[in-house]
Parts: sequence; structure tokens; C-alpha cells
Amino acid sequence: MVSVPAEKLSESEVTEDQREQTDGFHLIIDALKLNGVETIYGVPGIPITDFGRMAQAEGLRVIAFRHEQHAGNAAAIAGYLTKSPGICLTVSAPGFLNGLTALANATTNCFPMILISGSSEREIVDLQQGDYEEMDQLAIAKPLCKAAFRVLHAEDIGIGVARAIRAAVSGRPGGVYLDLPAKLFGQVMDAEKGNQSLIKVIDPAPAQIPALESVERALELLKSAERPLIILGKGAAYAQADDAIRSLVEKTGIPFLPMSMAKGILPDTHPQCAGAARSLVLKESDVVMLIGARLNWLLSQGKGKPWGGKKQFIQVDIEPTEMDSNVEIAAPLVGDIGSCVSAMLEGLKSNSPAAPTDWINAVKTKKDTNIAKMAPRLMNDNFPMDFHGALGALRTVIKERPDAILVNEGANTLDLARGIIDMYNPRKRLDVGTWGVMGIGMGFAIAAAVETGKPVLAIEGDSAFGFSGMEIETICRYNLPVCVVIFNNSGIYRGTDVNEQSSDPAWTRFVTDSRYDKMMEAFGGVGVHATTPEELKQAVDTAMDSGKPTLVNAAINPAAGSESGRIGNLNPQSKLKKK
Ligand code: ADP
Ligand code: TPW
Ligand code: MG
Repeated sequence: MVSVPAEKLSESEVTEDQREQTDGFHLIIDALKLNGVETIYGVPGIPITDFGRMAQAEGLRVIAFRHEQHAGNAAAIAGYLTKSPGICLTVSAPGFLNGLTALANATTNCFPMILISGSSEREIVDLQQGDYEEMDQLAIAKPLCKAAFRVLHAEDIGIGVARAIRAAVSGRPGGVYLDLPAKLFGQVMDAEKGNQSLIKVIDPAPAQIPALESVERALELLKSAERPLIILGKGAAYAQADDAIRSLVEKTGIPFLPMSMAKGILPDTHPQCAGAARSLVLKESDVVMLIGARLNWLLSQGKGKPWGGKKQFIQVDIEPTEMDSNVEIAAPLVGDIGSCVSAMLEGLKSNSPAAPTDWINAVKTKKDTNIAKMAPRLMNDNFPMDFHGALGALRTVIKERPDAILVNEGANTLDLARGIIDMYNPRKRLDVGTWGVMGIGMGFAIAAAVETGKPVLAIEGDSAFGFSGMEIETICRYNLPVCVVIFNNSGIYRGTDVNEQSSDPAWTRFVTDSRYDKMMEAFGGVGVHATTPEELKQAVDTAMDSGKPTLVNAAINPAAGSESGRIGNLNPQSKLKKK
């Protein structure tokens, strides 16, 4: 900037080079701030190192990671938790590609995020002349996200940022890529003109009101049901229409089944929760209302054995093309969940259907039986510890701290924790999502702590943890209230596989009895080795109460797990006899 502020001079005295100036760096920061961005997740390097410094200087919080994938995952889950796009910032080519996995995963999960990557010079990239970290990033990002934009001129930064924000959060949320070539950052323009070029996005995710006719159709079908079921998905959690959803469920008396990240919209201990009678309600229900849940692999595409025969579906979703993607949707209800559920509640005012008593009793009986069957397993004191014993302890930790956030990944560690640990509040369970991807753990935990300030408990398979494990340094560096518990069974699914061919270990095995707790100590965090449910509970309680970065190495019986956890059926197996 020039030394003489323009307003100090009379109009005639101001020459072009004396006007107050701004540049690409500052315009991007100003555009983000104008739109309410408070935090950036990223990794520094050419051409964004100074950008991060300036962002910090301008009051943005910049959380620097050890690998872009985790910064990207952090941005994605920040978007899910706040309904505003999380921002991930990376360098060109390799940094961009590292962040791209998270961008694609965010898009798959309908999380709003913006990946901003510096890129090389267009002239050189387009002629493939070998620039530093040369790559046509825009072209590569396009098929993997919801929208992708490039800004070439400083005066377009305002528009570029506005378009990225609107694309990320409106309609079905998703990932957006914003390509910023190195030259853009240094481009200088008149500060006042620059300021005027910025856009504050008004109503970035406008309400989408459903048609009255489709609300009536859905209610008619619901009223005709003998064995109705409501399935809540993570879209319902994202929508933050918690009160309306609760009213709808309670008013109708219909049993509800939460998908993994929808647990807690209503407490898992709610009398209408059918989580413990999942097989029964999927099989026996006749009318199923999906609220923010897709009929993808997680629901067996809405057909086949788990569903026990043909159903009639009501689907509440903001994305019209989601309807009929797998089976016929008898009553599509297109709109945002808040508006759709409110419209249904309005329609129910005059005539509320009561779920049939026979059905409610059948669900309750099954649920009570299953819960009673599970109870003793959760209190077991086996040594070495098994998954159930360890999870029984952690279940109590969450029960005593319903406001804490639970991050969860692994195979057995994921599937069993999902079933065993009750959630009590919305958006408190963050996990592998639609792809069942390993590696979200530390990125999600960091953003959950940063965005909410609440204590975070990350329950990680030892393999799952390895994908993002280096970020425990980030947790320590920012002194975040994160307690990582590693279910250490010395391997993927189990620690007992043997390779009979050579002295190499079986490829699902890790070093036996590793002490992950020592890693945490290397960075000044608290490390604990726990071998019993009691030790585990005590260590986690202390961590959650102190807010100190902690890693608990929970020694789990290597023989306790099963192949692929609960989805072994998806694992192709050779029909040929083993040699
Ligand atoms: P789950 O994995 O929990 O079953 P999915 O990710 O399959 O959930 O489904 C989430 C669905 O929610 C997506 O189809 C998405 O379009 C929808 N969705 C997301 N946000 C909203 C919203 N605000 N209003 C309506 N639908 C939404
Ligand atoms: C990006 C495949 C699914 S689950 C898993 C892998 C490698 C790890 C299971 O072992 P873990 O859990 O975490 O120790 P446990 O309790 O059963 O022993 N790469 C990616 N995503 C996935 N899903 C895989 C590989 C996988
Ligand atoms: Mg394991």
C-alpha cells in the first residue's frame, strides 16, 4: 500500500499510484471475512505461505495441519457442524491432490466445504511447459466435486468467493473447488474499487418450500400405514431442524431408526427409537419415511432380504433427482428438511395418525430383548479386554457427558461402537460416512474441538488411526480438548492372521503390542496404556474433564474382531480351495 491515504488529498491531487491500494491476498481474506469465515484449515507452501500469515494477521484463525487430507476433512466436518462451508487451503499439485480426497468425500457425504488451492501459471500449465508443481487442477477437481471455479483477476475475487459459497451450501450441500493461480495473489488494484467488488452472499441456502400437494400425498400414505417407520439420516442432522423433527416423531408415535450420524437427533434412549430392533423394523415395516437419508448401500438400496418385501417409501430430500434412484418413491417430498417437516406438522394439526399399538408393541418387545441380551456383554471384565468390555466403559463416559463429540472409525471398532454407544444430542457422532473411509479421525476431531469448543472423544481402530495419526501433533500444538482412544488389536480386523509363505507378517497385521500412547508423549500430550475397562474409563474421564490432549492405548484382544466388522458380506471370497 502507498503511504498517503487517498482521503488526505483533494481529488485533483490524487494520482493513480497514490490511491490506497489492495491486492489479491487481501481481497481474498476480506471476501472470506465478509461472508463470516472465521477459520481456515490448511498446510503452507508456495504460493500460499504469505496468504496464511496475512490471514492470521487479519484475525482469521488458521489451523495448520501436517497433511492436506486432514485439513480437508476438518473443513468438511466444520461445514457439516455449522451449515457454513469449511475452508481448506493447500499448495498446488501435490497439496491440491492431497486435499482432493477430502473434497470428494465431502461431496459424497453432502458436506459443504471449499477447497482453495494455489496453482501454477496458466500460460505455462496450458502449454505444458513444466512449471513448478504444474497441474491443470481445475479440470481434475471438476468431476469430483459439486462445482469448480478459477479466478484470474483480482476484481473477480468477490464473485469467485460468492459463487463458491453459494454452490457449497445451497440445495444439496457439497464440495467446491476454487483455483487461485499464484499471480492473482500479488495483483494490485484500487482499494475502494476492490472493496466494492466484494459480495456478501445474501441467504446462501434459501429455504426450499415443498409443494402442498406433495405434503398431502405423504401424509395420506403415512396415515394408511399399519407398520410405519421413520428413518433419519445425516441430512436430517445437518438441517438443524431438531425441534420440528422431534415433534413430528413424537406426534405420530412412529418408531424411528437413526442412521449412524443421525444418532442423537432424538436420544437413542427415546422410547420410540428402534435402533436395537433394526432388522425387525426394516423387514416388517410397510411404509417407510426417509428424512435426509439415501437408499444407498447402507440401506441395501431399499430392496432385497433386509427389507423383507416391497415397501412404500416417502422420501424427504432437497435433491429432486434422489427420488426413484433405487426403488419407486411413492411420495417424494422435495424441499429443505426444516420446511418439509414443518409443513407436515401443519398438515397433522387437524388429524394426527397414531401409529398402531400392535406394531409399537412388537418393536418394543424385540428392542427390550436385544438390549437385555447385550447388557452382560458390556459389563464383562475379560482379560485381555474385548471390544464389548471396552465399549461398555466408553458408553458410560458419553452417557455422563452427552454434550461431548464422538468421532469414530475402524471396522469392528466402528461397527460395534455405533451399536453400543448411545447418543443423546444431535450432531455429536461423526464417523466414516457414506464411503466408510478410513482417515477422517484426527481431522474431524480437530475441527469438532475448534468449531464447538466441546470435549472430543475419538474412538479409533489401530489401523484407522494410522491414516491420520501424525495430526496428534496438531492436537497438541493447538492444545485441543481431544481424547483419542486407540482400540489396539494389533491389526486390521484382528491381530492373529499368519502368513504361511514367508517370514513377512500377514498383511493385516501390525507390530504386536505397540504403545501408541508414547507417540502422544513425544508432543507433550498425555499418554495412557489401559488394559482393563476400568483403567480405560478412568483415563478417559480424566482426559475429558481436564481437556488436555490425551491418547489412550486400549489393549484389545487380537482375536476378538471379525473380518470387515459387520460388513463381511461385501467382501468377495474365492470359491477355489485354498492351496
Ligand atoms: P445417511 O448416510 O445418514 O443415510 P445420506 O448422506 O445418505 O445420509 O443422505 C443425506 C441426504 O440428505 C442427501 O440425499 C441430501 O440431499 C439430503 N440433505 C442434506 N441437507 C438437506 C436439507 N437441508 N434438507 C433436505 N435434504 C437435505
Ligand atoms: C481410505 C479399508 C476398512 S476398515 C479398515 C480398512 C483398512 C481398518 C480396520 O482396522 P482397524 O479396526 O481400524 O484396526 P478393527 O477394530 O476392526 O481392527 N482405505 C481407506 N478406507 C478404507 N475403508 C479402507 C482402506 C478398511
Ligand atoms: Mg485393529
